Amino acid sequence: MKEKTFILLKPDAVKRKLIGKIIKRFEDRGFEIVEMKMLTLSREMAEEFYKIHKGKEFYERLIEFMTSGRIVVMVVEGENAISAVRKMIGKTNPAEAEPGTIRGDFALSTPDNIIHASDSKESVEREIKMFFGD
Ligand code: FUP
Repeated sequence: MKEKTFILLKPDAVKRKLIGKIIKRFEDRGFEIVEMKMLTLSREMAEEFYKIHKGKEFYERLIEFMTSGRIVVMVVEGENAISAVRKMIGKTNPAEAEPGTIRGDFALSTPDNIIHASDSKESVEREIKMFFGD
């Protein structure tokens, strides 16, 4: 089933000049990029984006990190995009992410784990709306 998902390249991906390499993986896989832009998150947007983590011990560091530089947001489309992209990015903790996944190949720690991708239909809808409107 063809569907859309939302991907965010975090400030470490931009600072380390990995944007091209990461986007290439999605294109090589067969996904089509249908929306894309670069921006810097305000504190308000970062807090809204990660509101489910508010109060957790890592929350403040996460917000600081997410607002520390430019990010790239995009919408990609393809067969089973949501679960296929989640598999490509790898586990949240890069120390446990398999080699061959994006986090497993480019990251070692949190919160600087390179990339975010939506994990459900509901989060796709919410996250696309936040960055690209209706
Ligand atoms: P994911 O969907 O894989 O990005 O994972 P989560 O929504 O659970 O976590 C969101 C972000 O919070 C992670 F990408 C990095 C940060 N985080 C930490 O810094 N420490 C943790 O223990 C868990 C998450």
